[in-house]
Amino acid sequence: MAILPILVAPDPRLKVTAKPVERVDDEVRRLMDDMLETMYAAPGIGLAAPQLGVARRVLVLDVAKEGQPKAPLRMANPQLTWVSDEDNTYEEGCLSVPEQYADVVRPARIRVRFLDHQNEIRELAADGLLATVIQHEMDHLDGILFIDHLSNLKRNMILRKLSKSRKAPVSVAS
Ligand code: GNR
Ligand code: NI
Repeated sequence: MAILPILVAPDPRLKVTAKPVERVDDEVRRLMDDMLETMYAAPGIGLAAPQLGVARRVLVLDVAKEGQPKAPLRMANPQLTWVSDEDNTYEEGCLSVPEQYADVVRPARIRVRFLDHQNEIRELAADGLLATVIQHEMDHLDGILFIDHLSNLKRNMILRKLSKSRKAPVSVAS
């Protein structure tokens, strides 16, 4: 397994529509494992392949609380088969938009169909944080970041802060 570098906005590779995998073979399984290792190291609770510059419809997540056993999920070609009318608001963050957080509104409950790491079709019902993170990761597969759900004003404020924090030298006391 390997820890890979995570792309940061406004990298154009975060804006592409990722292609479905034909099947979950050894190569896709290795990608999923590298993604999990990279996600745990970050640390984060989800990661999508485009965040590593890989334009494939693959994502991983683990929303287990600290101190709980690991609960990794690996998904290829995920599709929402149902979303609730009811919405939920979560304060979201993103490893590709480091240290920036904002409220995002999404369906509160979903059903998602995907290929698991054995290339088996599975369907999962999710609510709460899990439903939010699945939708956040699925957005990445279509080149959408959580800041794209905000007003232009809020998105531009975050992008300006990001570019400042990237360029600013570390200040030290002299
Ligand atoms: O680590 C992450 N935390 C998080 C918190 C609230 C809503 C979504 C997320 S996903 C994020 C990791 C990430 O950027 N995945 O793409
Ligand atoms: Ni993200």
